[in-house]
Amino acid sequence: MSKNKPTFYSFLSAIIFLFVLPFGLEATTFSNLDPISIPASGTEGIANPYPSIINVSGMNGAITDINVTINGLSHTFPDDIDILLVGPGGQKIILLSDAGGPGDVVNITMTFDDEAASSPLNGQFLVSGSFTPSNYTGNGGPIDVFPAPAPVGSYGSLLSIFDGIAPNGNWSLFVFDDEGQDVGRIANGWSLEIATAVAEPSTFVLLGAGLLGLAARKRKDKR
Ligand SMILES: [Ca+2]
Ligand SMILES: [Ca+2]
Ligand SMILES: [Ca+2]
Ligand SMILES: [Ca+2]
Repeated sequence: MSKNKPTFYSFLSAIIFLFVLPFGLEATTFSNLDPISIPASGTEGIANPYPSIINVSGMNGAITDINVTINGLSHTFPDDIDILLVGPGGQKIILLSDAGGPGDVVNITMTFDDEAASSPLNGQFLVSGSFTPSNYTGNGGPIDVFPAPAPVGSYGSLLSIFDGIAPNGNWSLFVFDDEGQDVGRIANGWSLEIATAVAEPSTFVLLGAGLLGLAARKRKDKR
């Protein structure tokens, strides 16, 4: 009996290997580094560009996780900023709205990630780091309005709204400054970190063959 063990374990490891393979993860970061002015002109209104677009192409499988980074955000009253992300399938979520306070922020980098440990604070300074998407209530009330061509609400609150969709296509970032006086910019654009799971049917065939081989081996051992 003991001399069969290595064979059994080698079958087992082959099966584990085959289980890992078919769900290979791809993770790729796409960026649009062009600056975004907040707002486009004056002190209130849509940003320029509106939207800022990232075209995602060449990815396989469906999204399992997506994180978004805003690179180099400055604003003299960050509470003015509302940011909406729209995916290629039309899913839409508010990444950041009416957060922070009156304190200036200079060149911070914020990553939005459902799995982050904290949300950006309201009424206090915004800082660099990873945060959950967060939508606070501003002076204009609980409903944030993004002018066309942004889609009308309602808007989601978690990036997991994109899970399960194909990532290829245009992703649009609509930035809006909802109050007069103060202005800002995103100096280095934004990035999308996209992970997908790729199922490979041919590997399932190999897995089936491995299982049949194991069953045959076990029958042989019993004799
Ligand atoms: Ca995440
Ligand atoms: Ca809001
Ligand atoms: Ca708002
Ligand atoms: Ca403003």
